[in-house]
Formats: sequence, C-alpha cells, structure tokens
Amino acid sequence: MKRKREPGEVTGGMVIEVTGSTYMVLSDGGEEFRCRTFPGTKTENDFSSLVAVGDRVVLKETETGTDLFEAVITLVERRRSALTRKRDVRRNRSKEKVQVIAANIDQLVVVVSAFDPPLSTRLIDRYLVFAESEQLETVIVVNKMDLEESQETRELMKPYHALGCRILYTSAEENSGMKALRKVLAGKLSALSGHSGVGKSTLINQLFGEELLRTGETNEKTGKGLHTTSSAIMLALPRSGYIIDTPGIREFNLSGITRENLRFYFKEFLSFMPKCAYSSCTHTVEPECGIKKAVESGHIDPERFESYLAIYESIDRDS
Ligand SMILES: Nc1nc2c(ncn2[C@@H]2O[C@H](COP(=O)(O)OP(=O)(O)OP(=O)(O)O)[C@@H](O)[C@H]2O)c(=O)[nH]1
Ligand SMILES: [Mg+2]
Ligand SMILES: [Zn+2]
Repeated sequence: MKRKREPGEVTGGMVIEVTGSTYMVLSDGGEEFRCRTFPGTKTENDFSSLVAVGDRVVLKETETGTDLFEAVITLVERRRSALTRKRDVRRNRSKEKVQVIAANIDQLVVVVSAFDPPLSTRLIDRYLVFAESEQLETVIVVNKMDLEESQETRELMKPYHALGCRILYTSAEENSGMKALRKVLAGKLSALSGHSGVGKSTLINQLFGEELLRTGETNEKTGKGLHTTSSAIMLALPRSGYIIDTPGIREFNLSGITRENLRFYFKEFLSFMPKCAYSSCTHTVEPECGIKKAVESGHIDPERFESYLAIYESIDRDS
C-alpha cells in the first residue's frame, strides 16, 4: 500500500539507476523515487560526475500529478569508493574530468570472456592498477568458458593466480561457476565491469534465474560486443547484497594514475624496486633496473611488464 505523499518531505536514499538526467532512487523507507537534480543540488564530491549509481543522496519530495513518487536530489554525499574513469577530453567537452561508473562499491568484478571477445589481459591489468590505487577489492570473472579450451585460458590466467587474485571461471550460457559467483557477491555491493559482449548482463540474469536485463550479440566480424547495456543499474540480489551492471567499455582510461605513481600499483614489482640503481627508476630506459632483471630471470611475468610499459606510454607526460 502506498503511503500518503507529502511534498517537501526529506529522505535519504541510494541511486539505483541513471537514465539521461533522470535518476531512480531507492529511499531508506524502501520506496522508489524518480528524481532529477537542480541548480541548487549540492555535492560532497569534486570534479566528477554529479550523480552515479550507488550514490547516497538526500531527496526532497516534489508535488506532481502522477502516481510515481517524484523528488529532487538536494545533496550527493561523499563517496567512500568509486569505479571511475578519466573522460576522453577529445570526445567530451563536459567540465567533469572524471566519470563515475559506480559509487560506494565494496568490490569490483572485472568480467572478461575466454573467447568472443578474446580474453584481454591488458584490460585486466588496467583494472588491477585502478583497484590497487583505490584499494578496492577485486574479483576476476572469466566467462564463456564453454567456448574455449580451458587449458589455454588457465595458462593465460596463470600470472593472476600467482598474484593471488580471486578468479572465477564461469559460463553464463551453461550455468556453471554460478555458485562460486553467488558466494563472492553475497552481502556486498559489487559492480561488474568489462568490455562489451563479455556477458555481464547475462551473468546477472543467470544469478536471478530470469531475464531481467537485455543482453546482446557480438559483432560476427570483430567479435566485439554491440554495447547493449547503455546505462548502469543496481539490483538487489535474491539473498543479500547488491549488484551493479554497467555498460561495456571500449577503453579504460585510468584516472588518478600518473607516470610517477603507476609503478606502485604493479604489486609484484615492489620487492624488486630497491634493486633499481635509481630510486626514481621508471623501469623504461634506465640502466641497472631491478624490474627488468626480474623479468629476465623469470620472477616477473613478461606480459605484466609489457602491460606496465603500455600503460606508462598511454599516460600523458604532464598528468
Ligand atoms: N557461449 C556463451 N555465450 C555467452 C555467455 N555469456 C553471455 N553470452 C552471450 O554473449 C552475448 C553478450 O552478452 P551480454 O550479457 O549482453 O554482454 P555484456 O557484457 O552485458 O555487454 P554490454 O552490455 O554491451 O556491455 C550474448 O549473446 C550472450 O548470450 C557464455 O557464458 N557463453
Ligand atoms: Mg550488458
Ligand atoms: Zn627499474
């Protein structure tokens, strides 16, 4: 039964969906409000998206003629964590430098697929750098295990097992590995992120046992997804916890990472860094580099080092 609405009433809530400039908010009282912001909306977060899925907000109810509960967001509270990416300034003229994909998450679930699209360890490395820098818990999900020789996939994932990452192998198609996934998601607020077409929405549908989210095909020629999910959405998991589905990304532009601090976020580098001749060694051109030696002696995975160099090169010199 719907309670009587009182315009002007103030309540707290959590943003569960963002569509354009409309925000769905689940209030602390368990009601859904359709909200918008206004010029007086205050935020405790600087230089980033005003509102994102997962945000804690304060609402003020407004009066409208419709059945739906409607409200304006008066305050966006400080985020305790966030999955963010740097905006591509060439493509985006917006003032906000950092795009918040999901806010206040307990863990980041990086989803890759074993095949179609092919497993991208480069992307995993980018997420791991971000997660290290933000001290975010991560889980790596390798989906579509029904499509690829599992031995080859596990070989590719070996360095991540060695790093101590939590890795799950799933097939949303064949409903395998889902029990383990349910277990790591229980009681937490998790965000799924990864390339388009890896099966993020399909995994969530499988968790619920029903088609809650639209899923898409991958392009036959490129094997890439067609960006089926267009905005982030949060769902309450059947038992406990919340999950956020996010749109597939093309690139993961790291925010907050500089050429200077990058090396601290490849955690297997840390114990070899004291062996570099220069304390500020970037492990790129310097002689007597402890990291390069560790790569040569097999103590650091060469692919991980290649990722480091690729990310290093992709970061603007002046950022
Ligand atoms: N063979 C196989 N296909 C899968 C599996 N999981 C998902 N798919 C298929 O992969 C395609 C893309 O799945 P989606 O769930 O839409 O992928 P997504 O990651 O949500 O993609 P975006 O929303 O574009 O980011 C669909 O055709 C799914 O049926 C799997 O485990 N095995
Ligand atoms: Mg999707
Ligand atoms: Zn070095």
